[in-house]
Amino acid sequence: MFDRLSHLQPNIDKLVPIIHEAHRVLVSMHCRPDGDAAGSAIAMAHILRALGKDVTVLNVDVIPDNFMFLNGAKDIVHELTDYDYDLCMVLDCAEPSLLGRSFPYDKLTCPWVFVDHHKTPWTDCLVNLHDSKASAVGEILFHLCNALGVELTQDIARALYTSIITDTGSFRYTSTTADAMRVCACLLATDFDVWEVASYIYENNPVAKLKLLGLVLQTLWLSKDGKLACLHADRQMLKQCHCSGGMTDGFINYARSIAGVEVSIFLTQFDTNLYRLSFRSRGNIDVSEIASRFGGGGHKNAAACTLQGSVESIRNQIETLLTEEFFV
Ligand SMILES: [Mn+2]
Repeated sequence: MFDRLSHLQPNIDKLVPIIHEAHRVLVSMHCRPDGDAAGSAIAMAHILRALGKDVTVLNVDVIPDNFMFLNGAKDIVHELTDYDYDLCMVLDCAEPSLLGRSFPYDKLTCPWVFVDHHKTPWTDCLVNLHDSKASAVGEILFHLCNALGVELTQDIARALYTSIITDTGSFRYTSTTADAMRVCACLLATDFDVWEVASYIYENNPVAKLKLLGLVLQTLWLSKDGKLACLHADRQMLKQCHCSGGMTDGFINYARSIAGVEVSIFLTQFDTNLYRLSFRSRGNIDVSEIASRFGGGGHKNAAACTLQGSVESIRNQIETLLTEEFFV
């Protein structure tokens, strides 16, 4: 029934006994968590607790408000008080550094396993249950849940569904495979309210976010050929609207939505001349390749990195690179 299960099976077979043997499990996911990171970590915690494990979910950053409806979201901690774990499960994370600068790397001595769907699997760990063709880590965890013999509850299903709808752009991106749909069909069999989940995620914006969007849209810049669009949020705008940098999530899609645009970038300022740069593309341009030139990474159609300079200089740098190597 599932096309990708045979690819996952060898590593599922390795991971299942490792999980069964562990008592205290730490679950973590990439910093600045999105729906896949938050949803898959919460689902993993429910799965492990169903097996009687003592579970802590750690993220160094706050969980965005729109995922706080998930049962278990409030139990996520932002720092640890002890470091005595049998296993650390890292989800939706291409490499350990993405867990964030304040992650207690040096204090944890337990073995690590990864569950991931980014392009290249991290291999310096016990097992990496990895499938770059999976729509979301949530899709992979569905199979792990079955292999562990854990019954799919509404709590698990809502968290996995959150992970899959957010990472597929609500089933719009090419990552929306038949398998992703089949997994979602199984999740829906638990009879949770899909509209309730979608409303919490997408129609639950604070007024401040809309005010910030108003300011951000005024920064729209387009390259002469119309293929590159750029938006940015500086610290002044965030302050004026009482918003944190995380509130700009999703704004980049307005730039990509313009007819003719192939790549959109969004710059969020977090220090003088220091920006977090997000990329989105449509079609064949692999923005993870661009981001990796600057020490970042991600997926073919969504990636990020950090860059120094002014908005203008960063924009020019990206435009030059795109024109010379990618827009051909
Ligand atoms: Mn993901």
